[in-house]
Formats: sequence, C-alpha cells, structure tokens
Amino acid sequence: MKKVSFIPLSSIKNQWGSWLSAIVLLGFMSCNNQGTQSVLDRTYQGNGDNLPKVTQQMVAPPFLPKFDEVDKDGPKVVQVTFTVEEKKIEVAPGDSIWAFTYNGTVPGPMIVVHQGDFVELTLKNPATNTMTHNIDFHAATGAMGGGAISLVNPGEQVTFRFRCIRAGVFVYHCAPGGAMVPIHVTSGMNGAIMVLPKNGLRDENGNLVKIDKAYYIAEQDYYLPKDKDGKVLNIATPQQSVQELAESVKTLHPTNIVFNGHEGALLGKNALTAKVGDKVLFITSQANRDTRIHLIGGHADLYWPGGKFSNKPYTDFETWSVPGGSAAAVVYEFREPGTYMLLNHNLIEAFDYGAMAQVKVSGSWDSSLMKVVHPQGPVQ
Ligand SMILES: [Cu+2]
Repeated sequence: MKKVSFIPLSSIKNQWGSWLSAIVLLGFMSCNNQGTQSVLDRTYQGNGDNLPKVTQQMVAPPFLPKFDEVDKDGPKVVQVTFTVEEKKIEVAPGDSIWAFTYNGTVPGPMIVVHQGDFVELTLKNPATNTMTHNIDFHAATGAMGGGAISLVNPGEQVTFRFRCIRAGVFVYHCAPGGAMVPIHVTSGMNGAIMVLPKNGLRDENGNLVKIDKAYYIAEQDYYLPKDKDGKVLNIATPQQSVQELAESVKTLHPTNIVFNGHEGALLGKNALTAKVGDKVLFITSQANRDTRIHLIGGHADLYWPGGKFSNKPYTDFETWSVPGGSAAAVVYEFREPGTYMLLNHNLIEAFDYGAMAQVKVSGSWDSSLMKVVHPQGPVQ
C-alpha cells in the first residue's frame, strides 16, 4: 500500500502554505494510485435511457446472482425488483422480531453489476405492509443515496436509476427518517451491492483473480425488547415492535448478533461449502455496527478494506475489519479440507450471541502444511 505522511490538521488550518502542501499531497495520492482501475468511471455520459437493459434475478444470501467476473458487454441498465416484506422471524429459538426485509431475507439480496452500469431499482411496498420504507444505496451518488426519492407508503412502488461509478462492495439499507432509520436497519432492512471492476478482481500484482465461488455474509445486530424479567417480548404487530425498539436500541447492547438473519443460518446443514483449491470470495457486511471477521484455520489471501476494489488488496490478513455501514471483500483459496468457522472474532459475540458460520471444505489433506507427529497419548 502507498505510504502517506500526515500533515497535522492545525497547521493546515493555520497556514496557506500548508494548504498548498495538502493539495500537492492529494494530487500525489491520486496520481500514485496503485489500483488497477480508474477510480471514477465516467466514460459513458448519458443517463442510461439508451443503454441495453437486463433483468437480474435476485437470489437469497449467502448466494449471489449469476455474474461474469470480467464485463463482456459494456455499460447497461441492470433492472432489479425489491419487494418489502414485514414478517415475523425467529432470531434465536423462541425469540422473534418483526423483521423489515427486502425480498423476505435478512440481509436483502446482493445485487451484482460492473463499474459503469446503472442499477434501476423498483421498490414495491405492498398494501399488506404497515410502514413507510425506502432505500439508501451507499453505491449511489446524491439524493441521500436514493433515500430521498424512494419513500413508499404501503400500496405504493417507485423506480429509480443510479449509476455505479465506483467499484467495490457497498451496503444498502432502509432510511425512512429520524429514529426510524436505526430501527429499520436493526430490524433487518439492509443488504449489499457488488460493483465489479470491468476487468475483474486484481491481486496485489495486478493479475486477474479467478473466483470459483462467492458468498455473502451479513452480520445483524438485534435489540429484542424484553419484559422486566428479561424475557423477550412476543410482539403482535410491526407498529408495536417499532415502539418497543425505540427504547431497546438506545441501550446500544444487542441481544443477538447473528449472521444472515438468525442463529444457525450458516451452520450445520446450512454451512457454506467449497473444495480444496477453490478461490472463494467472501463479502462480509455490517450495516450498523463495527465487527471483525476471522476464518479459523484460514486467512484472507486478499483483503480489500471497506470492500473497495480500486485499491490494491492487502495480503495475508488473519482478521478483517468491517466498520458499521460498510462491507469488506476477501478472497481465500482453501488449501486443507475440513469444517472451518468464519466468525466475529469478538468471541463473546460469536459463541454467546451467535455471529458465526461454517464452511465445509472437501478434498484431501496436505501434510506439507500440517501433520500429526504423535497423536494424543499419556504423558511420558
Ligand atoms: Cu424500512
């Protein structure tokens, strides 16, 4: 990664000379970008009206829609439909929340496009719902990421289009205003979009990384309202849920921290799978709260902090950060078979609150990486 020497903010504020240095430094940083893409793709200048349109079929996480890693056909309009579902889901055995969801899942489905494409989103809020919802795409530019133009009451729908000028993975979430913003986000209403560089993902040397599999894992913090005895309330309606959550979220103490919506969503029979030799892209997001993800017995061969592919990836990370409101991208090639744990390495949040997943990897053992010399036996 490039080295940048810091200029104290006070001296920048006080001296025009330092302002000049700052400008020169910024110029240096942009010229010295070691990434493999231009940062902003403004090659195409139109509003997308005359571009080809394709419909992307959404799939439930941890899976991603089918995509070409390297863009084949230039800028296009990728049409996506999200239908809001307010539904009661079990977060942990016996404990439920009125989840607010895009297409019925926590997190919502991942959208995959290439840099320069447009996303044309139709957001439907069926009349059977009770709340006003919208969507703020961190990948979009202006109008609160689309939040300002996408508010829909029950019985309404809206369609808007935004251009993906930056490559990377970005969170999207509901942001209906005021105190409703954290309540909707912590009721599950968030997901991510992946904007791939046109020429695919590049390793630290600029070479194409061929991805064999991709998974999307979102950590979700819940603040389930409890009665005075500490028992999670069984709430009858979404309206009552938001009233109770208005107080419980202020504790800042999640009652549950889980991957993909509920405890065990990616464990046991729901575990992710891979084969030895697979290069797996893990997209990990958190829409509200900082986390740190670790693959026990593995690493991040490549890690894009903040998930932004125009930067050169870091290598060899043991644990990677995901600041609240962002997504990180990691590629790992599995080299040994077995059941791996992918978890929040605040181990209390993993083992006691639920933030963990499994990856079952098939293949044959490579004793050049690890072998048992003497198995367990009596002390001699
Ligand atoms: Cu909402």
